[in-house]
Amino acid sequence: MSFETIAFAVDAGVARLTLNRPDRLNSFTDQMHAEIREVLAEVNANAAIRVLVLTGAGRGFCAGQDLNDRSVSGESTEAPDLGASVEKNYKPLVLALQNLRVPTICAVNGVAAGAGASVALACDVVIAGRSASFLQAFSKIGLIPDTGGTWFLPQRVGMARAMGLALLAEKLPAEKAADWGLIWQCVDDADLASTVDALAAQFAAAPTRALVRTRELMRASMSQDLSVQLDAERDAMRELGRSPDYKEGVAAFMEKRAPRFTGA
Ligand code: T3D
Repeated sequence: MSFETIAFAVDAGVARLTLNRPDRLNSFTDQMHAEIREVLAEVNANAAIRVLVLTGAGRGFCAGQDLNDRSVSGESTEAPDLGASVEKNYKPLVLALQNLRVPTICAVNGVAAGAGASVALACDVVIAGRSASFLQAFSKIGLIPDTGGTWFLPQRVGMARAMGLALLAEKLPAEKAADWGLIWQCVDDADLASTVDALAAQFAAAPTRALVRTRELMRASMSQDLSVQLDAERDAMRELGRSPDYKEGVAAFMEKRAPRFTGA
């Protein structure tokens, strides 16, 4: 697979997708969306992949939509149809990340703005370098936080903070984002790569199905009452109790050794 706007590599069960337009702070173009779709399809198809790491090249993570690229949503002489852009590119991207067959880690190496911030939040675990920041840039250009922003923000940080972030469009430093519960962790910039590598290796050796079912159940809990949630947990436990990884996990515990999970 060869790409112009992203880089993609797989090693030891870890797939790495790097947004690679550093001179434009890795902002999204129609082509970049198409290349990401190809990669996410490969992640779903390749059973050897056990975790996806998403990051950006250069000093930024992603500055959202490339405001120069209107190829998806109308000629430059007419008002673009941003709804068409969302429908074609951003909605499928968020849903693909949320429904990926493997857990996802976002390594936020710099500013994450607009849809770039939302895409980071669509990943299961978000780890940011201390110099990184999250910017709901939308209100500055007359838009709303899309790509799931209006869904992720209030759920993670509560309505007051979500509203402030969206309406004021001020940069939220990574450390505060972690304190507020927007992301999992903020680490020193020099430690970002090693921290993410260690977690990716951990996930690559983990019982993948259990991690993904956990993600699904956590998300479902946002819209279900306890009784329905308990039924969903029962069904997942029934499924996982029959999985080879559960058998291996219990055997490893009994034999006082490290488990060798296959993801099955
Ligand atoms: O299709 C649709 O439109 C629907 C979907 C929309 C979703 C969205 O994401 S809308 C929001 C779009 N994003 C933004 O509004 C953010 C715009 N960027 C910024 O506000 C700032 O660049 C940052 C706060 C992210 C970073 O600031 P700073 O000072 O660190 O960097 P910079 O100098 O502004 O940017 C560096 C270069 O990247 C610069 O180019 P230059 O001057 O060196 O030639 C800048 O123009 C370019 N760049 C940054 N963001 C974008 C961009 N070019 C195109 N599109 C961008 N979004």
